Amino acid sequence: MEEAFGPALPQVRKVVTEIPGPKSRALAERRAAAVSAALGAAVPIYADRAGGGVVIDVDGNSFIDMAAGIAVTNVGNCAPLVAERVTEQVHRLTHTCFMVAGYEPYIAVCEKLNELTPGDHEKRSALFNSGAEAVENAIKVARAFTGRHAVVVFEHAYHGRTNLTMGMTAKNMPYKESFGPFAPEVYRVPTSYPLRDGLTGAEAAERSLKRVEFEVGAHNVAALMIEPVKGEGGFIVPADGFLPALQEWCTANGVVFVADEIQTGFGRTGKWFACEHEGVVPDVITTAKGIAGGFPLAAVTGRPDIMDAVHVGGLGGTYGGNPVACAAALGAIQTMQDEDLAARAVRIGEIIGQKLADLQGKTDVIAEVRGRGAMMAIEFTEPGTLTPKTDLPKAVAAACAQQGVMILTAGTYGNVIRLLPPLVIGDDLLGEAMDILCEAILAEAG
Ligand code: PLZ
Repeated sequence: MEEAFGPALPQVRKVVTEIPGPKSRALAERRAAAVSAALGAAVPIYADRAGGGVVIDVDGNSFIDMAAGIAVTNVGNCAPLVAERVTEQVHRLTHTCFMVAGYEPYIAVCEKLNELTPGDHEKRSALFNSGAEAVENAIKVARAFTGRHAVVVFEHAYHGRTNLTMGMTAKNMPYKESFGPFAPEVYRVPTSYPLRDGLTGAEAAERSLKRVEFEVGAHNVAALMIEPVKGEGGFIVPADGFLPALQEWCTANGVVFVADEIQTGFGRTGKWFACEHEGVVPDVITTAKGIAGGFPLAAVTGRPDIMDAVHVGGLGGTYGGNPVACAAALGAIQTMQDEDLAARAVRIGEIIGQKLADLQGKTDVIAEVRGRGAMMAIEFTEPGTLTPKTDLPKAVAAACAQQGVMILTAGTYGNVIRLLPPLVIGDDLLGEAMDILCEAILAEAG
């Protein structure tokens, strides 16, 4: 049989061995002897090839991909334009360090970001390697611009695993446990979580901002950072009006409003960026993940007065905005535009929503189905209560993996299943994955 790659891979679910198969088990043994045990794994298989809506493991099992590498391969693995631009670039120029000698693809990515991120105003961007690094740099910029120190973040937030971003992340296990002390001047306030607080957006914003005013002092705050839909925290969509109220308060108080769109960006929620659902225009926005179709690239984009407030040489890094990663980003962004993948995300959300609406009638452990576009989640609680059902999502994900469907969990309480398929997945494959997921939920819910 001729080997196929990328989107040419057969778009089918196929389980041909036990899961994990013999080759994956052999790799697990090598891993145990070579790789730090501190790294977890959502599924016990080892990937060999992927494209479209499938990931094929080393044993030849073909999984339906409902993870997209945690919202990264929105354009699919090995997307043709990404592969093409990367291949061309890798033969032309692989590295100079942008601070040693510049190159065009870096500037082209910044131009694209300035154009595509919310707001018609002039913007400037800087490129980095990872989401956490972008978050760190957004805070550096906001502090330099305001001359203030305090950073406001929210309950259920996830911003990364470096020291500052661990401190900004809400959940202890596994992210923070035993890794302190954390950076000072990070203040956490309640968020809007309609299922659990029953507040309107305006009420939730008032609660959060009063806390900031009394406990921090608005004039001490450099930046307020929020994910417009909380990602790792459980795909929590704030009540209408919450984000606009935060933004207004920031503007009134000279605080830099930073949207962390690292997980929500690049078509995932049905728009280029999730802030657009509420017409919110952030002062600064952090992006990564979906930006480059699987290559390590991240960015900070914002108003020129803010982005240019840092002294020359104040931002940088050896690899940030690597030419090959930039070429990948240009290929990925072109693909999202050509194929209108944001519209595709809306359709994916409809298919998922329909399947889950049917499921909700058949079990009493689902407290809420929520999300935007192709960023959907199910929160599980004990029937008739808000007590998190923490054991269920992991069991369901494991059952799905056995049947060739890759599913991720999430949530501060671990009681959420989240769905993040590549935006190029076909309707039939998506429907099949959802049927298997729904059956697994019914079986595990008992
Ligand atoms: N901000 C909103 O979602 C990364 C984390 C996976 P990096 N989320 C996936 C894990 O367990 O490490 C993320 C995010 C938001 C920041 C980040 C951090 O991005 O590229 O992982 O550093």
